[in-house]
Amino acid sequence: MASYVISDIHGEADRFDKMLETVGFSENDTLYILGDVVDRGPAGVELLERIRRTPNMVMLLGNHEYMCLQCFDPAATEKDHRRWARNGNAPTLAGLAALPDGQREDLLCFLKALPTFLEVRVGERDFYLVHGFPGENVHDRVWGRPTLDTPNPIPGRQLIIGHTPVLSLLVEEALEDAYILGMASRGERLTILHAPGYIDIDCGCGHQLPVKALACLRLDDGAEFYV
Ligand SMILES: [Mn+2]
Repeated sequence: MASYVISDIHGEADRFDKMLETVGFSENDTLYILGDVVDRGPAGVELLERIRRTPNMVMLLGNHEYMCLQCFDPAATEKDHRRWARNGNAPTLAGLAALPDGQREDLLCFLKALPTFLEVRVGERDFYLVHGFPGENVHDRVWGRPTLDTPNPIPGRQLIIGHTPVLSLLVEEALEDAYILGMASRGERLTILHAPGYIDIDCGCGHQLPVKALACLRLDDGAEFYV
């Protein structure tokens, strides 16, 4: 009966399956998924369908699902469509188009109903889970990003986030390529970042990045898993 957290799968169903296998995920466990299941990688819609039908997988809204909902809203603007397209929506659009109409509607309803943060207690510890960062409204919670030293705004709860690739917190953008090369040459991969105010578990899954990983944190004991 363990609780696991992952985030930012971005259509990489192979890594997702390998992670479930790695942790030995069973129907007695709970998996919290901090959003951004879709876009970039090929199998986001297929993953959403599986998550939707699995009662012990609990998903939060990410900014990519938020962009998807905006674009399926009749009030969507050209700007909304352009932004989602810039963010790798092609496999998601194709996946949604391949669904029967009713099933697509059900999936969009599922996304609309997703929470944007969750407070959970595991053992003696309280956690606050959110895709981007705690904020006043949905937009801020799915798009927000901390800096490395941003304090925890939720007193008494361990804050766990996705969305901001750990690489971007570790190194300035101009130095990223050299940093990645160095890591790759040492056979290293990105790992979960334990900042003073939060834990960031987005290790770059879905990006074109030789040192990326899908990370998973077990809340019961802090064990970390990577595939
Ligand atoms: Mn995101």
